[in-house]
Formats: sequence, C-alpha cells, structure tokens
Amino acid sequence: SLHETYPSATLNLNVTPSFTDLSRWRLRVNQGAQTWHYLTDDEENERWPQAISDKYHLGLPTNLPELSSVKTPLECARNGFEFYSKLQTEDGHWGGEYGGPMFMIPGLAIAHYTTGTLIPEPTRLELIRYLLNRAHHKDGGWGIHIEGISTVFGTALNYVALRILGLGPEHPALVKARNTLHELGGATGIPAWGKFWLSILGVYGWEGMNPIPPELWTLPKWMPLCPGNWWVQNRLVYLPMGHLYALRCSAPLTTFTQSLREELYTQPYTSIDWPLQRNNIAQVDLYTPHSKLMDTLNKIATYYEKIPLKLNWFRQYALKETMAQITMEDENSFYLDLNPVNKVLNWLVVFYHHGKNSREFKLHVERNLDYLWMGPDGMMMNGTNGSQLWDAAFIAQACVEAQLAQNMNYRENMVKLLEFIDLSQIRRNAPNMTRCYRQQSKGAWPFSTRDNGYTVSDCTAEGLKSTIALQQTAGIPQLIDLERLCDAVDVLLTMQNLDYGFASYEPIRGPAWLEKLNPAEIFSDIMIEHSYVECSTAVLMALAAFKKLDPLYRQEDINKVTSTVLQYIKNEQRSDGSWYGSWAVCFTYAAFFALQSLASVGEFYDNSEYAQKGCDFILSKQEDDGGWGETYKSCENQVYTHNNQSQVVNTAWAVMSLLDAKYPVEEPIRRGIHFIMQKQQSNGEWLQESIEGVFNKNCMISYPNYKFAFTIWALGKYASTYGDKALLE
Ligand code: LAN
Repeated sequence: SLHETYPSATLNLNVTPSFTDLSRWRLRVNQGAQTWHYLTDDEENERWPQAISDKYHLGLPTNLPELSSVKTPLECARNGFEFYSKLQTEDGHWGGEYGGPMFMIPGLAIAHYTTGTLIPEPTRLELIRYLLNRAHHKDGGWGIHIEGISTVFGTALNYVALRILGLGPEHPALVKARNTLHELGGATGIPAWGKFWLSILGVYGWEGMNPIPPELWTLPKWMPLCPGNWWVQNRLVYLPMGHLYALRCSAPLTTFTQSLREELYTQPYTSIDWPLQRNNIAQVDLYTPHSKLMDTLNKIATYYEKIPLKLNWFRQYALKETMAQITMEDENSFYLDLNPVNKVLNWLVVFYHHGKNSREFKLHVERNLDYLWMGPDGMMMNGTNGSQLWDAAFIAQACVEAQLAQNMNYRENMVKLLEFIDLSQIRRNAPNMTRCYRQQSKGAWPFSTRDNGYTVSDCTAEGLKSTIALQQTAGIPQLIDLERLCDAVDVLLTMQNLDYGFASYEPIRGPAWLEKLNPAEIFSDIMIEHSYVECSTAVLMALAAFKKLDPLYRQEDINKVTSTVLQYIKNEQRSDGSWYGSWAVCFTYAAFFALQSLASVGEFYDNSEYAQKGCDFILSKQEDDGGWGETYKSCENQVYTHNNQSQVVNTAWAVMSLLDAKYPVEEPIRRGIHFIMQKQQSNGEWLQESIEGVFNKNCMISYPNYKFAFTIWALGKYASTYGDKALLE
C-alpha cells in the first residue's frame, strides 16, 4: 500500500544523513509570498546567483564590508540600515524566519505521511537537520517552543516527525529523546492537541481524547457557544479538528505505525486503558488546567459519542456545515489558511473528502511551501506564512524617525517598501463574510500578506501609520490615496470593545466565561478575543495620525474612540506601574505602547501619575550595562524576569517608552542608547539574541527583524529629543 512503501517511513536510518548544499538554496518572493527553492541543476544555479539576503538567512558569510566607525546615534542607525537594506527583497519587504513553536513540523509530517505525499528530498533532509539542531543537548527532548524545557508534547511529536522523515528508532538522537519521553511518563500524558495528532496517525486511541463536537458549528450566532463568537485562531483550528474527529480519520496501521505504538509508551500499546487517558496531562506540559465545567461537559459529550455516526443525523448535518466552512476558509485565503495548524488540518480534510487527485488537494500541497523557511539550522515551519507586512510597517516608521527615509541614498529602498505596503492592503471583504463569521476587511492590512486576507487591528493601524509617515516624506510618491486610508479607518472603527480597548482580529464576540471551556491545556486566553494594550495603542496612534491628514472624515466617530481608549490603557496598568505585553517579551514591549498612548494625549512623566509610575517601573529594571533584558519567563509567569544578558530589542522598547513619556533625566536613556550602539557589529548588523515574541502566554515565536527595526527607531527617537551628539569614542 501507499503507506507501507512510503520511503521515509521505511528508511530507518540509524546514522545521520548528509544534508544539502546550502549554496544551492534560493528564496523566491512574489507579492510577499516567500518560498525556498533548491537548485539541483548546475546551470540554473549559476544563472540565478545567491542574493546577499539568501546567504544571510542561511547563515553563510555575506562578506558585507566593514563600515566606518560611528560616534552618534544617527550614524549608528545609518550603518544599521546600510547593512539591513541589503536584505530587502525584490518585492520591497524583509523576509525572516517566523519559527519558535515546536509543534508545526510534526503536523506537517503526519499529514504528509497520512496522505502519502512525498516530501521533496532537500526539504526532508533539512527538516531533519532542524529538528536535530533544536533537540536539547541535555536530554535530547523538545519543548513547546525553541527555548522551552522538554515536554511530552514537544518530545513525542518531534520524535514522531523525525521517524516519519526517515530516522530509525536506534538513531542516537531518537534513543536519547525516547528515554526522555519515557521518563516523562510516555505519550499517554500528551496534551489534547498531541492526542489528536497521534490519533490521526493511528498511534493513539480516539477514545483517549475528549470529544470535539462539530455540532457546535450548527448553533445560531446569538448563542455564546457558536464558534463564530470565539477567537478566530481557535475556531479555525477546532473546525477541521472537529470534522476529522467526528469521522475518526486515522492512517491505516502499517509496520511503521505498529512500531511507533511500541516506541512511544512505557507499557504495551494493547494494555493502555484509553478512556482513562482523556484527562491525563503530564505535569511539565500543563499550563491551563481544565475547569470543573469543562470536565463535566466532556463527560456528557462522551455519552453522546456512543451514538454511531450512521444513525446520528445531527452529526451528519454538522459535518456538511463544517465542510462548507472549511471550503470557504480555503478558497478565501487561496489555500494558505490562517495559520500552519488549520492549514495542515484543512489539507487532511480535503484529502479525506475530495481525494488525492482533486484540484483542492493539489492547491493545498502547493501552498504548504509558503510556510517553510530555511534558516541556518535547517528548515522550519513558520507560525504564519511570514510576518511581512508587520515588519515592513515598523522598519518604515523607524526609517522616518531616524531620517533615513529622507536620505536620497535609500530612496529606492523606501519607494519599494511603500510599494509593498501598497500591494499588501486588503482590497475586499471576504466572499460570504457573514456566513463564515469574518470581520470587515476592505481597507485593512494583514499581518503577513494580502492572500492571507485577515484583518488585524494593529496591523491595519501600523499599515496606516507607516503609509502616512512615508507619504509625508518629501519626494516619496503618493501610492495610496485618501480613499484607501479612509477604508482602513472604517475597518478600525468597527473594532472597539465595550471596555474601550481593541482586540486582535475582531472585536470581542463571546462572554468571558467561555475561557472556562479552553480545552487546549497548553495555551491561555484562546477561546475569545481580549483587549490588548498593544493593539489599543496602535489603533489610537493611527487614528491620531489620520486625523492630522484629514480632520473631517468621520470626525465624531474618531473622536469618540480616541477619547475612550485611554480609559482602557489606564485600567490595565498594574499597581507597580507596569503593563503586561501579550504579543512580545514582555513588560518592556507593553511599556513602549502604553506610554506612547499616554503621551499622545499630553500625559507625560511630569504631569501624569500613570506615566510616572510607568517610567519608574521601567527604570527599576535597567541593568548595570545600561541595557534592559527580559526572558520569555516574563510572559509565562506574568512577572518581570531578567535575562542573563541585556537585549537590544528590550532596550530599544524601554528607551523609547522613556523618551515618549518625556522622562526628564537623560542619563538612563543615554546609557540605553549607548548599549545599543556598542552592540552593533562593524558591518552595521545586530546579532540575534533571545526569542522576542509570544502568543497565548505560553508559546514563544521569533521576530528576527525586531533587532533592526526597533534599534534604528530608538536611535532616531533619541536623536530627535536630545540631538545627534557623539556617544561613542
Ligand atoms: C500572531 C502574530 C502577530 C500578532 C500581533 C499582530 C503582533 C498582535 O499584536 C496581534 C495578534 C497577532 C496577529 C498573532 C495572533 C496569534 C498568532 C497568529 C501569532 C502569534 C502568530 C502565530 C499565532 C497562531 C495562533 C499560531 C497557531 C497556533 C494556534 C494556537 C492556533
């Protein structure tokens, strides 16, 4: 059969294969879409030379020259951009890995295996290299993200991935990982999403899972439990999960999966009491325990599962509805889908529903490529199809602040950048938008690319801010007209919450108690939208910038929003003066946004208790070397946690928060800027430090472009306030 002969499952390599020739990889960009290609053909390899950015991303020497040494912040910013400008892609954006989470490749590998789809050889090898490089030296396991300690979730799933990719059970890395997995109790205690993936592969019992009823999708929108009221990231993962669960889709048992059944557990597979495993979650993995309510509903749902599918017309009706929703999601996003989890799950649904020869199946396979990124350690699967628009918007604003946008040497870079922001704006509402619960998107900016097509409040805001900033720079063409800026404003004005804050993709639709039904165990705040300091600030600043451009357009609506957002920001401040950051690490990130909000309405250190407490908190965290450094533990534990080493990104945020708040003493700010300056390499770059981003409090994600955008921005802001004076010898 298809699976018995699946080559990577039969290779069983107990030695490490040799990997690919890095000089043959190329990044291709097309309107933001990023795909990596391996050129096996010698002639093509010569015709299409590696770009500097290819070499940089692959960790090969770029041989970019040493730049003349700098004394002032603006000189430092210029050297930084001199280096960074060489990495700009043809279509005007900056690529970058968007890895961090360690549960993306396993889903992809399991789907490849289940559908019998071969992984192209260079990709297969580089995926192996990445997973081997990311295994912890100490115990050979993996965590939920690259910096996290080994968990059952990370270790079992990546173990399975490496086996599918062709390593044998006696490969030293797998022996080590398996020992760690067994020490953690084996795969029975894997969290719900892991139980799901292993069941799909046929190496876990479906009865060992709490039910995922697709019937919820038939509920009317006014009922809180209707998924249309949940956070879009969550509902679109549970949509295909529910569908596949209801059909109990599993790969057929093969010699390979038979063997996995023996490798993953500490007891014989046939002796496992599956119903007992439903709530068995290993202690190292557990972040958000089930509520009593959740456990009770799960018990009831388990009885319902006893009705056979053939007799359950309600379920059959629900499966039609979930299939329709899955099709809309696929088509509206050109088979990219919202995130790498629902992407792969929808692909599986298409496999079972339409088959391997269908148009839908082939389109899915094609767009898998958009999620794969080649880094120095091998091939990873990104957390979205990239962070293109988001990074572009920040570097644009940084360049304006640091007077680089005005510099004719970089004019072409700036025009290209604006062209990219231009083409990334979403120009339509999703077809059937009400039917598939979508937020208005005509005029919005997405996080990644226009094909993704999802409105995000702060991406729309940063898109708007960066457009205005670039287009107000003398000599830069006006590519985006006022009408399109008004469209963006219209979108933002649909998104304010009752607490006056702004959430991520949509306004909050469901009641807070829905969080009690979070089934995922490893994430928090996934059920519904919540207001965020970052998103709220970004919207506030964008509307303020727009008002200066066109004071009359929807004047009253805009004023109503801008006069109320502050209430939310103030309510969110903790008694120690800090704000918790939800999307990056962590308190320094939130301070950067919150103090900017206060400043925009004239609240500064000298006249506002809020701003004063905010500054005092940040100042209390400055390190001896003048920098600031947090670790991801800040996010996980919601307590400021110092890094062993100061970080340029945290330092940039901290310094900018103090500058925006007009903190009256220059010295701590100057020391922060000094820290950023002396961390710069002689070719102008800054090196990668700790992981920068986070989602759902417990999973980290990389933003490698931050070390350029925010450093340059902070240097510019300092010079705008204190002048461009010599700080280095
Ligand atoms: C992102 C990335 C960007 C991020 C910001 C724009 C920075 C934020 O201000 C709003 C929320 C948003 C859009 C966001 C939400 C959650 C995402 C999509 C991610 C962190 C990238 C990956 C993550 C997604 C949920 C990963 C898939 C995992 C699941 C739990 C479904």
